[in-house]
Amino acid sequence: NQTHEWWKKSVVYQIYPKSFNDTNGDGIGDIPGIIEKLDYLKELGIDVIWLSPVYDSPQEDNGYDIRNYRQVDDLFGSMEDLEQLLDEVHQRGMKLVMDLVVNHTSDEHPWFVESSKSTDNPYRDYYIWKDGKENGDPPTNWNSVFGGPAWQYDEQTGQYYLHIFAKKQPDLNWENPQLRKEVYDMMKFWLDKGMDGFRMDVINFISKDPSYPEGLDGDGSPYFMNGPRIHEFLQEMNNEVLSHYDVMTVGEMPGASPEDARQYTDPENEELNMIFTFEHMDLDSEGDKWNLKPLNLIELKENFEKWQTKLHGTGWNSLYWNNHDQPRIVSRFGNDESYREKSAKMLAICLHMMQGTPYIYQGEELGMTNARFENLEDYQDIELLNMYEEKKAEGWSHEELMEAIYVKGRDNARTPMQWNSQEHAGFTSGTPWLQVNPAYPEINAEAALQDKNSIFYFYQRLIQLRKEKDIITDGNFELLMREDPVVFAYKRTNGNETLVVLCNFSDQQAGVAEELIQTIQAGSVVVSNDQEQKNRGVLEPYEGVVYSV
Ligand code: TEU
Repeated sequence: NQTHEWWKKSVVYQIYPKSFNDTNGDGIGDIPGIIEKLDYLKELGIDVIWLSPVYDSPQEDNGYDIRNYRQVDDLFGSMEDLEQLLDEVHQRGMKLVMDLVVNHTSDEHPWFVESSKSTDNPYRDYYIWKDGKENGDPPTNWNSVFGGPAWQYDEQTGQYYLHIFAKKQPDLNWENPQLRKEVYDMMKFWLDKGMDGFRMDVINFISKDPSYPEGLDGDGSPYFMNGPRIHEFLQEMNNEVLSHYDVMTVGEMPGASPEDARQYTDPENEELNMIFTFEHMDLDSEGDKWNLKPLNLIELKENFEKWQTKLHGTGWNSLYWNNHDQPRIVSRFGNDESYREKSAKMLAICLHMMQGTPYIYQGEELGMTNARFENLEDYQDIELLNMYEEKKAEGWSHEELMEAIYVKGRDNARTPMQWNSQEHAGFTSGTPWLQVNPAYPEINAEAALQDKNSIFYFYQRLIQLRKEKDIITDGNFELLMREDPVVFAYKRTNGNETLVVLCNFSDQQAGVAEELIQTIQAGSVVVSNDQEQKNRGVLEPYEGVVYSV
């Protein structure tokens, strides 16, 4: 079944439904809104859509807290709408991948409602319940990702339950074979409808160390990331479900190393097709993500080098700059002021010429930027709001906190999609659930489609190139100009074909290494964000160029 490996040649586009396109005026994007924009996505040239959760949910974490895995949330539409979406996606020759959130559910899921009723309820063991310590403290000192302890005390039954994320997101107990079977049945329910695969939320968190050790400074992650039975569980899932369908899978895996990734994605192991690494997203902070530090480009280059070379020939990479949890890349590693278009295109080249399956997050193809809202009240994200309270209590100033939010807050990615220059960027006729980025009169899809030099058409070209040139999918990777602090340069080689990729991450001119100049003089430009007739020994600010040599 995995012999086609069509996902190796695919480009994926992520839709965050709440912020994509609203058709009923409630200020929240919906499934009919996605259907309306399928021709836009087809024009971009993508192959696969990954849809963030649209399941029934109290929306504590925008749908990553599921109440009913087999129902569509009214906010987004109906099951008929979703089936129509699937149908229309397929009619256009694209595929649709669902989000699978099975490390935890909502506390409003009937399993958890039952589980909380008594210690001998048949569903008790679907979740992770433990007695407190002798002094009444939680079972371990683990902190939750969204702040506060990872254990919540339940008065009624006198035990604690584990929640690695919000209190309203209790962790499922994967040690329980009955629970696992329920998950597999639910996956089949969606695949039998014709869905083309899953993006699996924090899937490397599902196996916990059964001895529940204390964490260093409250960090329990060594005991729940890549845990003792993770490979067994994924192999079972593959064997029970995935291997019976022609689908793609990508596991979201914070804390997975390239060595872990090889195991997860080596086809011989029959687990997943690829994973999302977090390593390149963690380089501009230290400790937690809110402790900002400037990006050291050499670290970024060496990180990509590591992933590109270690997975080559064994596993498979996913390639991404953006998703619904990350700030906008043009504001992060590019320059969203004087060089917005230029640097957005450079970043696109840098990523899309590597080996792996590229993911484009909605609005990335327009060069959408981070938002800076004036008041904390303008923000919605649970992670950011909890962080504010927690760090305020630790003594951070309001100004420092707002700055951290401007740089790293997840709502940067979640402002509504900018379709045109009309009110609310054409996203809704009502009041958007999260404000539109005020940049929309300039940055929007309508304007991009009218400008043949737009970022949109640049992405379209890069996607086409991947279809035309097998070297992009198959070639090996070699880092060039390793010590250069501003130029990210690499070579792809496949048989006697070679591509040289040069990206200037600075707003100054930068020199190309002597030993490369001759080679590229003799080569031809495959794609570039600068004029083609120029001095090839010098890179202009934020220039990105690919030579075939
Ligand atoms: O994210 C997993 C995760 O580890 C995030 O907490 C991430 O580290 C953080 O958002 C970075 O700021 C997944 C989903 O992508 C995220 O939206 C959910 O909130 C989370 O799982 C819980 O389901």
